[in-house]
Amino acid sequence: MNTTEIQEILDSCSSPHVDWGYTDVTEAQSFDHFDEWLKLGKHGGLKYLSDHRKDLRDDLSSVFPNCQSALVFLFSYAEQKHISDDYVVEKGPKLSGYVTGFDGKDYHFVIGSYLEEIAEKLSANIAGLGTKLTLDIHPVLERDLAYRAGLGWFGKNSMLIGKAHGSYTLIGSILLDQKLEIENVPFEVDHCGRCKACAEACPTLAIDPETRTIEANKCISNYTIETFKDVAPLENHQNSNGEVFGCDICQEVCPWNKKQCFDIDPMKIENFEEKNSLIMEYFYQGSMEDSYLKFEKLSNRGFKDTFKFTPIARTGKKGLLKNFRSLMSASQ
Ligand code: B12
Repeated sequence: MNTTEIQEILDSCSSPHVDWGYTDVTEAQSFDHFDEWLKLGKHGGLKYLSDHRKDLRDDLSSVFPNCQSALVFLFSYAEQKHISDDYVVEKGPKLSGYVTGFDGKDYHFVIGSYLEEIAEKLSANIAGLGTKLTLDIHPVLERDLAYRAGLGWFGKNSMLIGKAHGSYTLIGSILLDQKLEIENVPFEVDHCGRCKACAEACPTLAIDPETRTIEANKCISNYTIETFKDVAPLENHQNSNGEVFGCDICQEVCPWNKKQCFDIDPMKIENFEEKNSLIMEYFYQGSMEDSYLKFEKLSNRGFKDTFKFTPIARTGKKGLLKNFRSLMSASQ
């Protein structure tokens, strides 16, 4: 199946991906880079990166035997991110852009179902095709995979950045057990140049622009999404802009993500407030303290039931309150 035929199948699907690419290079290009990063302990508490699953990231065939190629998709939340930022109350809580990027829903469900639809149509059109979806969960270096599919370069903040879509994108892929009649495109070259805006803006100095990696234990995103226990506040977290769930600071300053790069039209995102009503109610209606009190009033079960389909569910009530406290104690 060639590019035109694949494009026809994609056009018949409901997926809103902004770009896609193909690669038959199953081997990660930056595994050594990743390994070196682990050896230096830069992954901090993210043990799932360094345990028995580490070596599986070297080649796609480790997660999908007989993998021959992959189709890689970029899903953008750039517009929603820019709209969402306008609702942030001054000195109030701030959220990472992907939270409101997919109608307030957990992107794993949303993107996962688009990928499933595409995979089903591919299988219906290509005899004997086997597929496997990857989206965060499997031990795959997904930025590397997107790089191999020609969708961007590794920024100094380690984000996969594309010229047309910046880095407010999520990567979802379909691994295939056959090759398609599509030429590999050349890998994208670096377009960061001398810019180090991301590393300079990071309030916790988590970014090493030389190796284009981050130190996970210093990263606000890691602290606010992946660290659930009531640990001591992240050093310099108070210098943030009130990030209580995830962090986009290193992306906000990136020239490739500036508003003018995108054709922002709030009307294009229909019913933004309605779709994100929970986020509006709990995060965008008052001060940090107001928001904190709203969450404190919820029982653990109440929190789970209310936020179960949203990205916020990840931290649980306890983890989220820890993030608020970390910022509130710092501002006193
Ligand atoms: C663990 C993880 C995290 C950790 C660690 C992040 C990190 N930078 O390592 C934490 C919790 C901090 C995190 C945060 C975020 N994450 Co995250 N995360 C992951 C996960 C599960 C694994 C990443 C990983 O393996 N890290 C290890 C490092 C060493 O690898 P890497 O980040 O891929 O970096 C590569 C480049 O640095 C490259 N490289 C650098 N220089 C050079 C030079 C050359 C020549 C070459 C070849 C390669 C190269 O080599 C590295 C290894 O491949 C992936 C999903 C996946 N399965 O891949 C999502 C993923 C990377 N995260 C994603 C997102 C959206 C985020 C956040 C923006 C969320 C938020 N708003 O809070 C932040 C961004 C923070 C940041 N600046 O990275 C997206 C990134 C999409 C994109 N456009 O890049 C991914 C791909 C999820 C997805 N399916 O879309 N994340």
